[in-house]
Amino acid sequence: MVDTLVVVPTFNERGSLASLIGRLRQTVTGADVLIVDDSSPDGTGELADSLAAADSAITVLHRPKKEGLGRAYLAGFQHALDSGYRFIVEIDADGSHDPADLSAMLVLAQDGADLVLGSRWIPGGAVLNWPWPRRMISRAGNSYARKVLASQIRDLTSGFRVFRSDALAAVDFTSVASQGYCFQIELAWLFERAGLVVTEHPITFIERSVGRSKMHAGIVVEALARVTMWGMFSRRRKPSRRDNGSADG
Ligand SMILES: Nc1nc2c(ncn2[C@@H]2O[C@H](COP(=O)(O)OP(=O)(O)O)[C@@H](O)[C@H]2O)c(=O)[nH]1
Ligand SMILES: [Mg+2]
Repeated sequence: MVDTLVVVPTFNERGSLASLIGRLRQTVTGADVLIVDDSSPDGTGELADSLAAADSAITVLHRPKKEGLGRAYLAGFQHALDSGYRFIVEIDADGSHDPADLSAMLVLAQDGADLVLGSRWIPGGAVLNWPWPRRMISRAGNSYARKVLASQIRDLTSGFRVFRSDALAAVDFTSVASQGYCFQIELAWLFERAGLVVTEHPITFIERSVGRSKMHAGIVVEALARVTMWGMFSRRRKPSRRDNGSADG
């Protein structure tokens, strides 16, 4: 019985998807794959269908319109839980995350971590080929969120993750409202506050060489606004919340 589902969100990833799926299927042989495509105008959905037709481990979830990374992942998680998978993986379609890192990350989840984060900002982690403004946004954004949310996690925005399904089902993940990449912060912080075990594993993130990033100013503004609001709200309501030491950041 296959117990792992790798969820791959796509929007206009026609140039990258086949190569990522090929690497994934070679390195993580015992996992199924769910591609969640938001009706990409470049034909990524059709390409995903042809990959699925050739490989019974691959399924495609077509969504009618682009609603952001968060919404795509929530739909993928629901599918994974409904289908009974024990582990759920998040990975980008553009090749920035190396599927070869997954075996170590899955072992950490099998050994009891509720959430394993592929982390760029811990010793051993790295980012290659990012221009300095992008590096600065990630570093400053992570430091700000960490401080404001009193989080122990070093890479709150990482999009390379393994979840234990029972932990995901135990937190109310459907309450996660962020649409863009802030979704990653909100979900990790939800795990941390619930006292679940969050472990960071060092990864090297390599910026895409094909296609374009979907990052835009609105995504940064959403994250800044939400993190600031959560920080103010949680500080007023639960002043000693951070003393449970749930994450090993
Ligand atoms: N389904 C879906 N996938 C998305 C959306 N926005 C981004 N993605 C996917 O999320 C992953 C990360 O996006 P990317 O643009 O590479 O972000 P970056 O690495 O932070 O620059 C890629 O696989 C994208 O195709 C969206 O609105 N819907
Ligand atoms: Mg990318």
